[in-house]
Amino acid sequence: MELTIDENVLKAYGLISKNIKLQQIGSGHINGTYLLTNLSTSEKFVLQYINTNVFTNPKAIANNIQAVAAYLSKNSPNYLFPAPLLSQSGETMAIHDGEYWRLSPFIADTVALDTLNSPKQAYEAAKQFGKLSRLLNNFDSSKLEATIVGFHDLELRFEQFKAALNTAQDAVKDKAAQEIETALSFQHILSQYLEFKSNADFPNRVMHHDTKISNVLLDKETFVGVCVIDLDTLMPGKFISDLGDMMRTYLCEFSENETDLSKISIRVDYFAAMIEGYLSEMGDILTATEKELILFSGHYIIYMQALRFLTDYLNGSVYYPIHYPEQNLDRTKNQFKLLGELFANESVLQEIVKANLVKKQV
Ligand code: GN1
Ligand code: MG
Repeated sequence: MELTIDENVLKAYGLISKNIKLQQIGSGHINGTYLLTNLSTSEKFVLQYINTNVFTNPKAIANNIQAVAAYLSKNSPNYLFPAPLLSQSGETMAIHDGEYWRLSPFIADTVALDTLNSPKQAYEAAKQFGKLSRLLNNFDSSKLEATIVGFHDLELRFEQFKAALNTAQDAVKDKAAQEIETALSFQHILSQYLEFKSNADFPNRVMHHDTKISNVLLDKETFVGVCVIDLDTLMPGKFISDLGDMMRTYLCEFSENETDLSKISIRVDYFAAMIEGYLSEMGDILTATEKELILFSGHYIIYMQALRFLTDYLNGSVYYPIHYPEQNLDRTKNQFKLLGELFANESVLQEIVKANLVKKQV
């Protein structure tokens, strides 16, 4: 992609375009992320363009990150939290022609992986996300704003799916008939979510909400976790959001874009490592109700992601970028296969959860 970054955006951070080099990095669907090298000093930064079609209130993102950064620097001064840098005029973003940009520190000697290839990486990543939750356990999450309203509200996602069913063209609905039926057959996950949603023992916490492996930086030599990145959806939520998205994205060797469904299966050793890493931080903090919902977190997130892909397919693929017309339908099939695999392995996975909870107590 050709980059056209306005001079004024760079100027806001004291940079001049002829002295910088830009390379596109990251694989997210939503924002544009670039590695920026200042050629005169060799300093590196991460420059990011915020997609305001998705994040309609960039100020809320900036406020949330600043509030959490202030809390962490006071209470956990040694914790590495890569908040965006302030511009020369002290702003958290550079706003130009209605475009929002921000510059963040580049963390040297780390890697962001696109796929996991060892259980240890699952352990390290889960530990990093668990650590962020633990350090923010006493932070009042109601001080943060939702950066996307209803982002992980399964009830809303189900409503959006039903609305899409009402407006989709018959030909599109016909193609998705099997997946629509599957979506309806898993409605018990929604009922379970609604049953717990307002339970006092199921608190709101500060959640990251996008815990895929590429959002954790690992030491490039040892692969030990260094910090988490991509803080756009740092906002109030339930613990099932973070743990669930780790299950969705760490347990299968292949991503949501894999179309050969015979390849979609659960790596039990990765699950065990992930649970161990997460509970090494959150084991003493989760409530009794939360502990019961550990495996449910995977059901909840995978089901929600399948609904979101299916809804987007029915709506004509207006949200998730696609490379071919049926891609969101294929992603839906992939996620339903994954969900089925999680249920099929339920008893062995529950044993692992139980064993890790017991280990935590002794
Ligand atoms: C989007 O852009 P990326 O990959 O970080 C989406 C997530 C989905 C994910 C599925 C703001 O995340 O919720 O889980 O795609 N983010 C937003 O690949 O919608
Ligand atoms: Mg993201």
